[in-house]
Amino acid sequence: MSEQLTIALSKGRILDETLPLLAAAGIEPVDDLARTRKLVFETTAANVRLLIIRATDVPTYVQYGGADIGVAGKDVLMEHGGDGLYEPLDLHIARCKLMTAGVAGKPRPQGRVRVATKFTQLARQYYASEGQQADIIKLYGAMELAPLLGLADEIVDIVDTGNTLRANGLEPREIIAGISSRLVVNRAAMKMKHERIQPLIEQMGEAVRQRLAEA
Ligand code: PRT
Ligand code: MG
Repeated sequence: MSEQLTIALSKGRILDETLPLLAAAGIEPVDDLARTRKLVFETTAANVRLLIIRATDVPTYVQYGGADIGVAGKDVLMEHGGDGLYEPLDLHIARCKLMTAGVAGKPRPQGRVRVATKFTQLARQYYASEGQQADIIKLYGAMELAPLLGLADEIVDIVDTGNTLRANGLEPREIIAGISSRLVVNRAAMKMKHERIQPLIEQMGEAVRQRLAEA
């Protein structure tokens, strides 16, 4: 059983919070990830390597088999659509909420609402489900600026503490979805590499349960 297993992660909170769960499954990076510019890392487990890529690229890599397994936020997975992916495990890490927000004290307009977001699919679905006409404007970052500069009436963005919203004169409004990061597996790999992947899911699942029990 020596086929290569490739796991896609993104830098930052997902990497930081996933490494202990992988370690519980016997997988640890050989290099110090903070001190290299490499994007592919060998691990202490035979034939298991880690890829470090953009968070929004993780579902795409796993969907097309560039990676067998990945960890991505439910926000990113919902926006991607989930084609070609199994989602066997909620890791309960990087928790946050997908929310609407707008300028504090300035209610949403009655008619069409302009919405700036990087989650264009999710925003479209949400306002449609509310029966609210919406023009969606795609941004790639600093969504909080859009309402202040008159680009949009509302934004759809990730909120954790709400500090970023408040620091920019915005107020959180509706919760669209509660978010945590999920383990995703390529559908073909789940069948072809089942004997390697199934124990990994079980060991990581056990580490998640332990972590929740201690919290
Ligand atoms: O940063 P980059 O553009 O490369 O990609 P990314 O922002 O998608 O990646 P990253 O690592 O920032 O987030 C990865 C995943 O972590 C997201 O897809 C979410 O599922 C999850 N997550 C959890 C968060 C947050 N918490 C979070 N707070 N993602 C982003 N944020 C942002 C939030 O948008 C806000 O601007 O952090 C800021 C601080 O939040 P407050 O409310 O605590 O102020
Ligand atoms: Mg970020």
